[in-house]
Amino acid sequence: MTFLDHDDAVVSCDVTSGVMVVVIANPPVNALSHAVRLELIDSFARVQSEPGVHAVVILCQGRTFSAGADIREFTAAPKSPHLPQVVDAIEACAVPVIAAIHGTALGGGLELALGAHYRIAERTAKMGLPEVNLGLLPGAGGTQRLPRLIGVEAAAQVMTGGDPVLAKDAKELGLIDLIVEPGRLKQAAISFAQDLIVTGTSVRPTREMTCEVLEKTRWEVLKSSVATRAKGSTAPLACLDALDAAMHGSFEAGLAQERALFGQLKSSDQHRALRYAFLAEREVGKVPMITGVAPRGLDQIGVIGGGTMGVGIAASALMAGLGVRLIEVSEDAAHRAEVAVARVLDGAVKRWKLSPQQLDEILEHRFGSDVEYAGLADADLVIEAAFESMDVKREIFSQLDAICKPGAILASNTSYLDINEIARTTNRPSDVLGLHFFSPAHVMRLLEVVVGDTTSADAVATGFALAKRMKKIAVRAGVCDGFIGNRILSHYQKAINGAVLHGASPYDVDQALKRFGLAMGPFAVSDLAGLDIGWANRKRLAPARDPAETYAAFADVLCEMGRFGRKTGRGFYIYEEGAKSGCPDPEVEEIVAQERARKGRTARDMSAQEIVDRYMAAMANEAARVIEEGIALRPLDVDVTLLNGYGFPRWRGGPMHFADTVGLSKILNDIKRFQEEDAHLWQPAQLLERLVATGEGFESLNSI
Ligand code: T1G
Repeated sequence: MTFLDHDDAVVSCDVTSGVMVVVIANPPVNALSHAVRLELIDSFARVQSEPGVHAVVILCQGRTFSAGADIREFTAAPKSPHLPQVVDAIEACAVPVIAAIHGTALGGGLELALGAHYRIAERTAKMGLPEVNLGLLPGAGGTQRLPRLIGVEAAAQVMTGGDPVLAKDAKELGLIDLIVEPGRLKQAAISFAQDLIVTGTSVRPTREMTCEVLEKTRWEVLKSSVATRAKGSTAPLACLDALDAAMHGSFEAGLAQERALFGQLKSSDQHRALRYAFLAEREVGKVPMITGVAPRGLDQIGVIGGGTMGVGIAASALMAGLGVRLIEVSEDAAHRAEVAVARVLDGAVKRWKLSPQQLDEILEHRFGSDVEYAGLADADLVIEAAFESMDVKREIFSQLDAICKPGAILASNTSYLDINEIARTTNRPSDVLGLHFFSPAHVMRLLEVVVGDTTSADAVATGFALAKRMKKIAVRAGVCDGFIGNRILSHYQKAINGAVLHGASPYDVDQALKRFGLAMGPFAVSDLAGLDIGWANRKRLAPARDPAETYAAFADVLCEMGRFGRKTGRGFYIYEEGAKSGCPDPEVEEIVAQERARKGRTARDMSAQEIVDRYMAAMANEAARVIEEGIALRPLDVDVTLLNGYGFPRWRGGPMHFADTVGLSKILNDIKRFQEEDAHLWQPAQLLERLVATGEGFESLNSI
């Protein structure tokens, strides 16, 4: 018997041999929309009235159990029935309810399962409460039910870390009762239900379980570790407040505390920023040029160059299931690259991202290195990751053009060189594009897909398809020096160098920006990357430098002294043997003072706020130029780039979202304030002036 089967039903119910099977069908991820919540309440109301129903199974259709509340509903006023009511109705059911999990049960999806009395999952399933990634905390009873099932410390880890738990770990924690092989979930759930009926096993409401009270010292240790990891985001700390209520009060009081905390977070800037970032990362792949365009086949790829980038790219492609042939200049170099790739893959095995069997399969059948290009004749796509020199790239691309099959895509991993010039060295300019990975390429999610004047739509679509295979986020970029991210970086670096010339030390700048939310200050990042890289770039650009530019040369002075950063033990900071971070160096302060004197500058105190204002104004201003020139399609493309490639604090949403939050008129006023001391550096972008004049924000440009 099936009911609720009206045309656009998102929940169906079937009763067979005493078990009602409730199936949620709301593609693509069974989000718990208003319609789903309504029909779930109806289904469970029916259980009470339907004779012969002695147990209930909840399943989801499609690729995954519910991924939680419908994020797209968050901007509208919440509509009853609210998710906590649905979960309570499930838990209050008079007969046992079994949640049958496959794919990823996340957020409200897992909370729905926590309302059930029993939970079973496929071996490959994952489950978690990632609400902190949206600046929220679980708001449908998860903060009260989870610790009752798995203990406070484990619950804190799940809630504040935001990472999903594998089914085998969930079983060990007591979060689920049974693991089944993929493909047998529905049958297993029904027989689990029938066993409960036969054995007369009754309901098991989680709310009736007791929550442990953590010993004070362990609670303090837990709180300080969460606060350290939170780095300025508020939701993880709110999770602890809810857990505190779970330990020291009734279930109902705990629910009330959870609801209060959820309401506070839901109206916070951090939630707005994190929700925006989540949706922007899914919108960024919607590029008009490739809408409806089929990507070319991708099975075998070539990588030219076995340096850090080439190794990371090769490892990432291998983990994505592709075949890889890596080309180096000598047998020795090829062997070293093979060893390096194997080491990266070993790390993936240690982190459970790859099984030992998969590693063996890769090394035996899908990966090889060579010194001859001939082995690339059948490659579908080749990524050049060689030395950043146009002469070297021209030579490589003309060889690839001669060797690779028609239709093979030839990509460069260059960070800033002209893709159009590289394309012109081949007879297949429409097959040439940039695929700019970020180091380490097997870790960083960002991939700038750089589209040349002659790049074909299906070549671009293939670049996006490669990113998806590699679980990366592709952003379409136009051709200019530095594309999106590095172009904006080089501009804000000038702004903070200017701050140093005016009196801030490099250490003041790093400290102020770390407090703003960056994981590392820009001068520490330069030391990590190697000061010689920026130095080479500045020398490359020197001939074209505008004489009106106030050029801060203190980084060049350090390079001339051989101080290239961590790799030489000294850069802006001094790095003692084995030290995790560097120490400020009075000698650097002296070098900066000499540079100020050469530029006729008198140092003045500069507040942390002014440092942040300069950093953000420069970033927003150059980003506005990048958008008006079409290098980035939308402001959200800039935000996704800076969030996923440059460590911009995610809970601020990205520079464009942040600029909208503080107001573009503030940004423009700051630029005009700084213009008085350096008119060349601080010239307002026309787009910024136009938006301020019309009272609009960058957000107004995000729909294309
Ligand atoms: N609501 C609405 N749409 C969602 C969604 C959600 N929760 N999750 C994904 N989508 C859309 C997404 O926008 C995209 O749409 C499509 O599904 C495929 O997503 C009360 C308040 C599940 C691991 O944080 O982590 O519950 O672009 O490209 O890579 O306590 O989506 O195709 O139009 O990411 O296979 C908590 C968020 C919500 C989970 C699948 N839940 N989602 O990854 O596909 S808050 C989450 C994900 C909550 C309660 C609280 C991933 C995924 P489009 P995708 P994927």
